Amino acid sequence: MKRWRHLALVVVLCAAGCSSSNPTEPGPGPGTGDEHEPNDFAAQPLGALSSTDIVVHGSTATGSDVDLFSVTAGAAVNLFANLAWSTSSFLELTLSNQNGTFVRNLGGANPETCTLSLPAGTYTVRVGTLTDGATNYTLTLGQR
Ligand SMILES: [Ca+2]
Repeated sequence: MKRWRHLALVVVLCAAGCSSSNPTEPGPGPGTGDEHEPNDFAAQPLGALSSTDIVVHGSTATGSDVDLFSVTAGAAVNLFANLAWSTSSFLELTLSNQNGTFVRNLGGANPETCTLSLPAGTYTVRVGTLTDGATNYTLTLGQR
């Protein structure tokens, strides 16, 4: 159900004038794949955490680009997050819970890695950049 609400929001945003070249494309769905714009306001759903890591290849296009992803933990979990990139840019990784409360905010090191003991729920992972330039990154999410 939640997924459809996200999709409805994306459709509404696109109808309101977002600049995606293919606004009706619903995205690649759960699992391993590519980051899919628009994801600056509505998180791209990556599905449920499992024993297989979710690996996303994405890019921060400019200093104002933000990439949001959501993952679901069906039970209490040790959530592992890793953000790696290959340039001298300064990327940041933020995790928040479904209430919008920051759980963790990382910045500086490359790769940025954390493992957090969290209750069941849906978590939003935000990838941002403090460098005004395109940077490719790899985001890995899993349970440990
Ligand atoms: Ca984005």
